[in-house]
Amino acid sequence: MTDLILHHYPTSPFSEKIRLILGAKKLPWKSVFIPPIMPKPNVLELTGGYRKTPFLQIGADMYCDSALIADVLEHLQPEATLYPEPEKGMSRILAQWADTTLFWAAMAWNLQPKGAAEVFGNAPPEAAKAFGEDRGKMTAGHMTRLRPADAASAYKSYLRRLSDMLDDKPFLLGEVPSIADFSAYHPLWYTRRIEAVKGILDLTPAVTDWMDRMAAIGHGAPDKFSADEAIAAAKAAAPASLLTDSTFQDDHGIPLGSTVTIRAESFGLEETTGTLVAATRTHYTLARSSERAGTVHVHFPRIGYVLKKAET
Ligand SMILES: N[C@@H](CCC(=O)N[C@@H](CS)C(=O)NCC(=O)O)C(=O)O
Repeated sequence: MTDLILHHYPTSPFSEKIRLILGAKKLPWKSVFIPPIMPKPNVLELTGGYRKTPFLQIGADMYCDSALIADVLEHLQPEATLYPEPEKGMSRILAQWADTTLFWAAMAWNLQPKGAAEVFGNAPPEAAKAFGEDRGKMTAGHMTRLRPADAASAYKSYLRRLSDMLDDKPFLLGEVPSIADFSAYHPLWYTRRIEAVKGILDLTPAVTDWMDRMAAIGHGAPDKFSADEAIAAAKAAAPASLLTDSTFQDDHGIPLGSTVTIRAESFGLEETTGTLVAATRTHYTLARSSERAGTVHVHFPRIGYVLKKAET
């Protein structure tokens, strides 16, 4: 099997979701650390514009968004499944809630002034400023962050609901972890890393016990890899998607072969431009080329992404 190369950084919650899935599925992987803020020239060399964290590279294929990455990992190693029956639909819907509503409530709580002061405590003041400006640009014009008090109210309620679900079972939907657990865990994992704000979790001990079970899954044993090695690996490979659905589903009136742009619906609207080579029920694939990376295919899930014909 071609190497799985995860582009991520240690403090990224969505990356923690994928690191744990790699651990749960006992898949070997290579770890490339990417910068948490722009500029990210090596990332853009591979994705053509998408700058969010994490993305998964397999040879000349780049899989963007943790929801799509989870599907790819499920395909590579179906055991233990992330989508157990009969709760398959439920697990995906719960995961989507956790990756959006729960995530943003948790992050507004986590990065309230005393949380941010701790996170950036050892960094020079310019680092905190640069981070704030970068994230400000990612949300500008289309998102409002909850204020800490409102975030506290929502986050406490969500934690109680998760706690209710864990009353009579070790994981959110049963005896084994599903995608819902991996998605609900990562925003709380970030909270738990910050002394100044982690006390909110103590109100729901069933949740912290479940977090201990999730943490025990571990990340497996990644090998360090450099961005240059990753770009060379892309150049040496030909695109070979692992996404098995290929039937064309045209919801936009855009034929395959068109030059298109794809961007996230919210938070980080950087576009990737390329030739549309697949648009299936679940995902889009763009082909693009650069001198250093050669021809790559960049894959996005349909949900949460905006497809447009490129302006010519
Ligand atoms: N829907 C995306 C969200 C990813 C996301 O928002 N990641 C955060 C870090 S955890 C991010 O990209 N922050 C800006 C950055 O890293 O450049 C996914 O599921 O992968």
